[in-house]
Amino acid sequence: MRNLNIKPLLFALGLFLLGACDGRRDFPPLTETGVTIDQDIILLISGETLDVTARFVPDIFPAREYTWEVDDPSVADVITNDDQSVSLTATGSGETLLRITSQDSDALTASVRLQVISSAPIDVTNQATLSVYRENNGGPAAGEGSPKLVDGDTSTKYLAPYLNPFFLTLEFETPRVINIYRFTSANDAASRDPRDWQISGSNDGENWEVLDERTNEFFNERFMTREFYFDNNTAYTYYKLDITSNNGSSLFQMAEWGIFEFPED
Ligand SMILES: [Ca+2]
Repeated sequence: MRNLNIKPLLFALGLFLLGACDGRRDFPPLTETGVTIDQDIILLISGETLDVTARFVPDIFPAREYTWEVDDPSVADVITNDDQSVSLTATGSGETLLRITSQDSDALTASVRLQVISSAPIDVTNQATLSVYRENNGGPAAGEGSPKLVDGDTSTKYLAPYLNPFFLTLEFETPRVINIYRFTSANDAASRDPRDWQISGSNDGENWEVLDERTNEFFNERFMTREFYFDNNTAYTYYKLDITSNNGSSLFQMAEWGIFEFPED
């Protein structure tokens, strides 16, 4: 090996690279062949604004021009931006579709449901009674007992041993149509946060309809409130939260769980 003459090898490599350069072609400019919107439903309160960005396939800065529109123009104003995103301003109330379409190909289109409500959602948490499958080891009256989950104070928390199944239920005296819930992470130990969960509704406490399902959700800060909107037109007496996975701890904790109705239009 010590006497190996590498000069012929280098010469051959040089010839190969020259050949590769000769074979270079100029590719036509890349244009999108697909467009998607990575959201199921957008919720806005009348008067709010939001920028929505589509995702293009391949994932490039869009070469085509696009038009954004809403089916019901009384619900929101749309302005298409130079980068082909859209600036939405919610004006009325109701549900419609927001759509993006390429100006040179109707086949390149995507849409998302847009719900606009006339004013802020109404917190009805304190009209319901909470029950939990796993109580704090010190009982409900303990410093971190379950009532702390719905006391309206983000500085207090419910803490309990975590193992499956793990669920909590809010029961109303009369059925309510719930569309929004909020979770607030507690003061420490992100490993105790909820990560995967389901929200279900029932009118007899036995037969449940799954209304919303989330996986791999994270709370990046302590005392962080996150809001989740789900599609529901049915009034239920019971709303159940199943924590199907927490963030790895043998304990579960959360500072607040709030549930909300849409305002009457
Ligand atoms: Ca609390």
